[in-house]
Amino acid sequence: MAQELQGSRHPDGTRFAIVVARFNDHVTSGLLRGARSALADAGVRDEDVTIVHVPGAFEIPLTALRLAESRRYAAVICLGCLIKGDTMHFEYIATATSNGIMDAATATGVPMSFGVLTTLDEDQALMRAADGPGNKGGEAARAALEMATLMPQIARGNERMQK
Ligand code: DLZ
Repeated sequence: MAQELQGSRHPDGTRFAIVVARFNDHVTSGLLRGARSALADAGVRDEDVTIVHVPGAFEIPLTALRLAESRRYAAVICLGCLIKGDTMHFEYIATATSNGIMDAATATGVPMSFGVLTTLDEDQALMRAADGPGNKGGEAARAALEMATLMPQIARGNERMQK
């Protein structure tokens, strides 16, 4: 019989870190609210959440890497907002940020969720940061919860196979 694994979104006593970019704060503050609310809904205590503010999305990957290396957190939730402008800045920062977050997660084995909006205009961004079920910060937090509970299951499976 096949063995199926999936995360539960109901972690016990695990700590989470949120890295949130200050650039486009009127949007990222909504993402942060959504993420905190999703963690609270899952029973994560406020004192088990560390929120780190960084200048912009470009600063998220290094910060997330350092938090993961501390081994204090079951997952890192990354929040930011990139709005396309008239120059190539958007493309460079979006690529660096998404690759950097993925690299940090795979290098440390600590799950990181991608709550960085990459939108064509401000309206699209505001819509995705509004309170409610469509809030992308909440979505990123729920992904982090699921991965945080899935990783230990896989680790336990690996241990069993080695015995
Ligand atoms: C410079 C810049 C620009 C043009 N646009 C954004 C953006 O839309 N979203 C964002 O989070 N950050 C932006 N930044 C700032 C960079 O992420 C970074 O903070 C600076 O280049 C300093 O390293």
